[in-house]
Amino acid sequence: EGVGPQEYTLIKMRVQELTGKLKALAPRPVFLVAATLRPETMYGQTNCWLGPDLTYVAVETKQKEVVVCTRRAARNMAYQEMLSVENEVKSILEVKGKELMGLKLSAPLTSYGTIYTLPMLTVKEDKGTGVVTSVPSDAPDDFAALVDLKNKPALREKYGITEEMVNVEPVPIIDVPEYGTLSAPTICQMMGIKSQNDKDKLVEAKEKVYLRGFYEGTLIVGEFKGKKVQDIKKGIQEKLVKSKEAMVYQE
Ligand code: A2H
Repeated sequence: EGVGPQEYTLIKMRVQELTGKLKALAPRPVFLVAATLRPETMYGQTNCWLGPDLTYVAVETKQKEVVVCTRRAARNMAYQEMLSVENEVKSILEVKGKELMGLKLSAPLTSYGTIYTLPMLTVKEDKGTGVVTSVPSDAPDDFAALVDLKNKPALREKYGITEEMVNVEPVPIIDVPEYGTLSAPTICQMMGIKSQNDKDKLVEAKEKVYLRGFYEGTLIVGEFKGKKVQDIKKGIQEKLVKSKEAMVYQE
């Protein structure tokens, strides 16, 4: 990673129905916020990843909405003047990732009206918000973790995940030369990646499709259909920020 700050797009995913501990947050709108480097892939979101053993906090933004992320991310947001109280984290509640599994969310641009929060064991506490949006068509990590949940009933049961919640398929959204319109499933197949535990292979797969997707990928859906990814990435971020479906965040 570089020396300068990394800029992420925070995708706001609205919790459709407040359950469990989250009930205490009503009547304010509550969002999980996912940090991504690839806002142009939001057309292909199928679910949202949380680390089951990570701790998340709920904090209030300047717009009086509630966002859920790691305490570390909330602190960064406070310093970036995104929260209702400046330079300070006033957490409304604290909750473990495993207590937030199977939530129904509404997310921008995706063709799925509802996506679910699901467990991913490799979500890092010290990157982004600890909330990751899943785009299995274009991210090998996302594809491998989704395949695991589909193939392993015991893994689903451990976190209270039903078959219905994982009954989603990668959506073709970007055409990448050599890898086609489902670049992540294709490279995982080519490299024999079968699970999120194939860590070394996943690093290699990610590097390969990430570079080609960015420099040579073409959108095949949405209002920027036919345009090159590198030409419209910023435009999609700006559009999502303007419609209040995303925020810009640095760390
Ligand atoms: B990306 P970098 Cl389609 N733990 O978004 C693990 N992974 C995390 C994370 C965390 N705490 N926070 C963010 N990420 C993921 C989309 C995507 C991403 C696609 C393709 C590649 C890709 C959909 N998932 O990233 O280390 C998020 O996944 C490959 C680089 O800061 C975020 O963007 O470079 C990316 O890692 C940020 O990783």
